[in-house]
Amino acid sequence: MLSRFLTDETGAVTADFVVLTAATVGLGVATLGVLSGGLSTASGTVSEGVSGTLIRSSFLETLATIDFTGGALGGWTGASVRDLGGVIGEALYIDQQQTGRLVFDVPPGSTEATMAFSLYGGDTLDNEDAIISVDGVPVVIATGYHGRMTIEIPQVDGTSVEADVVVEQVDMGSAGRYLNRGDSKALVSISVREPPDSLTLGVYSNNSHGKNGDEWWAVDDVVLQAR
Ligand SMILES: [Ca+2]
Ligand SMILES: [Ca+2]
Ligand SMILES: [Ca+2]
Repeated sequence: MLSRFLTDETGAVTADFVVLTAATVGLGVATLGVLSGGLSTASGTVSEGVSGTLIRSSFLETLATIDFTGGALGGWTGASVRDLGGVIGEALYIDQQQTGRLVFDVPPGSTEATMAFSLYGGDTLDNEDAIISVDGVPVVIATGYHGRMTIEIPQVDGTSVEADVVVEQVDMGSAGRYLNRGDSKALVSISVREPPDSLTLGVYSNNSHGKNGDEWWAVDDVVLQAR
């Protein structure tokens, strides 16, 4: 019984991810797979929750889309919009030791909130991370290394996370000192079950050569949804 619920949950999340990313231009080969987070809710609650979710499974409501066009931050603080050139264009540029943050309201009664976005690692990052958190808890750790990206997903109860690296070692943006070095891109989707009324998405960069240096992290094409 429990395993069937787990399967159902996983299937629903995967389907959501496909929908979220279907509109994204296919740029390359997925090289890193999928993990889903723990489900710690008491079994009685899970049963009720799953029933409700299945009935309403097609109705993820889009709360906001943010693509930073025209320099608009879309509510983000702690980082700045920058035109990164190439195919990336305007995106949220997170300089060294900065944390970009987005606080958003979740409609009352929602059973799930989803945050999806593109994460770019630029130029010659050398084993430095972008740490993505929800309400201060790290849920994705991306590590860049000279145009490649690897993803670690800490297992956090009540969350499901998918992160696929779709492009590596392609020059997608010309920010930084080395204009033609390889960049990498990952599609990240984070779901939170039984979310609170407000969530904070954070992206921290610990790269060591910011301010027009030779490495950078950026976020673009943010989609917030709930049901
Ligand atoms: Ca953009
Ligand atoms: Ca580049
Ligand atoms: Ca560095």
